[in-house]
Amino acid sequence: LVASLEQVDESYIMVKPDGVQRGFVGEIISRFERKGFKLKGLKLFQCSKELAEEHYKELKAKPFFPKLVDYITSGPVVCMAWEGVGVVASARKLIGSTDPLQAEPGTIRGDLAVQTGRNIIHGSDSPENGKREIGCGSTMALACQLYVIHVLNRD
Ligand code: RTP
Ligand code: MG
Repeated sequence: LVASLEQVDESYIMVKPDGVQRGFVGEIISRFERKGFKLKGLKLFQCSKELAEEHYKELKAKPFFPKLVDYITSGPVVCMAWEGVGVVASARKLIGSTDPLQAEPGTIRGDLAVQTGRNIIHGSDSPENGKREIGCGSTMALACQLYVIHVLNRD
């Protein structure tokens, strides 16, 4: 009964350009696989300015927004759809705090980064945003065909 009440979530995980450039794609995938989550879609992708602005539109008013868009478009990103019970909240724990210097050792940002503006990885911040970022409403997921791959991988 408890198991049937458990919600299977989806998280949009994106290795940012510094994570790709520094060679952490395999390490990041391994951490999610070892935890026990299921990879449903994956694509190496050059994100356009327009898509980066759309993806982070909730942060449009922040002073760091132009820098953030430059950062995300500075090289290819690896877009992924991960599925599992509690994957959104768990992924945020695996990733660690936004500021890598505040992130606990053992987390991805805590182990591998030092700057907020170069923090290696994105993870959806709620199950609703996970669905929004991976689903057919997501321009990013459509543009990089992650949505198609994700849906084809449904079992
Ligand atoms: P993300 O969305 O990328 O997973 O990161 P997050 O939830 O931990 O943090 P969020 O507040 O959503 O911010 C998105 C990204 O913007 C950059 N940022 N720079 N003060 C700053 O310079 C600053 N604050 C945020 C980071 O790359 C952050 O991950
Ligand atoms: Mg965020």
